Amino acid sequence: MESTRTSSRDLIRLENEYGAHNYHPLDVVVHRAQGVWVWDVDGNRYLDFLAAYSAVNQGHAHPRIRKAMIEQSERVTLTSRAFRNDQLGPLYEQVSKLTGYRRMLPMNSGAEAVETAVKAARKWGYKVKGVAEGRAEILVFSGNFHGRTTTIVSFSDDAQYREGFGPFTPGFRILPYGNLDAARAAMGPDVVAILVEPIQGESGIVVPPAGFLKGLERLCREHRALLMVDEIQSGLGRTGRLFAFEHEGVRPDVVIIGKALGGGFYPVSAILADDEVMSVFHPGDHGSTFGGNPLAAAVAREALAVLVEEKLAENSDRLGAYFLERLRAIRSRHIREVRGKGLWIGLELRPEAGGARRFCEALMKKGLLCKETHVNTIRFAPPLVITREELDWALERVEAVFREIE
Ligand code: IF1
Repeated sequence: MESTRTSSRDLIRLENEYGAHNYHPLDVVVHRAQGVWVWDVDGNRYLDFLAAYSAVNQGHAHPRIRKAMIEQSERVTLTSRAFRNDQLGPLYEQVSKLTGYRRMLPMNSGAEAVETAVKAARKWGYKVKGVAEGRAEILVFSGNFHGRTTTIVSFSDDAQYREGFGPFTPGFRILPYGNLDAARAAMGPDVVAILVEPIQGESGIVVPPAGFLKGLERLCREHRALLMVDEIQSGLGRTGRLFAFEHEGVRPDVVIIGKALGGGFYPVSAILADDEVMSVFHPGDHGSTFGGNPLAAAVAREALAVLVEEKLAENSDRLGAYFLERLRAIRSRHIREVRGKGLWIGLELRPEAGGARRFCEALMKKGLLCKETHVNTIRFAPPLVITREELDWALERVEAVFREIE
């Protein structure tokens, strides 16, 4: 099959010719990947420093997850939820024991899980809190990224995500991220939930002031609202803990997970909650053809087992601290700030640096795949299976790029 492998130029042309132009990827055409490494169609090797936005925390093609996927695919892949399957119950139990949440509701993409949380909060608001029909309000934050459905872009404050896609879903209020006073002022009887990223990814690995999440939790308790944390990108080991909210010692009412839950093999997402919230869902209220299918469940079971047994959160914690320190030691007039938690680090350039894109392209030429976010931030987020030696290999290249781009 490989004997007439098409050149990357031709493959890029095909994408440009026949695909929707809703992305602007780096021009590396990946052909295969293993662990932290990917190879392009021309045989060049790169270290993956994006990890599919944390969807491959366990590394590419993890042998254990691949085995689980292949074995499950040889038995049964899809039943629909009209019938039961023998993988879903064990997944529920495993997730509950791992996280301490009583129940799980599985979906596929992250956006669907966020939609699920929004529906849960609204229904909880009407049925449990007693909010008048149609009045439920959910508080969100400036710079948020929770997905791209029409409802979710309704509460984005990024013009590009919204422009041309209205009319929008009402019932959301955007507050300044990190500002507890603004959140306190916005609380009221119709507020059913606060939806928040513990660290904002798309916004540029923005770490809020210490105590922010804790303060939001307190406000939610005082005003009887749900604290809903989007851990789709920040969760499952990325920041050095299973969940990023653990850094603040809070216990959210709803936890939204996705990405690495599928181990890089399969889209799997979910919300986690206890009975008070989850019991608002009755048969027929919500669901998805693929949510909780046996292939997804088998993959997620193994993806979580790998995360725990290989101590990937611990590795992220340890190597992340080391990496942050080494990055902060780089002397360059272009660097404005280096910030992050665990192996999730944003390097923000000064506005005069000419944008992060050219740095990402220079890094790519040296064998390091990174992606800019917004204009001026380079994000570093390798698979959590990375070793110290591999990280040093990457650091040499980052240092070289900042030496060369003076
Ligand atoms: C793309 C961004 C990252 C997320 C959080 C929900 C979702 C995401 C915190 C939705 C998705 C993605 C989507 C991906 C790029 C990526 C991204 F730049 F767009 F914002 F990672 F920073 N909550 N994040 O980060 O999950 O429905 O995509 O499964 O290409 O849009 P999804």
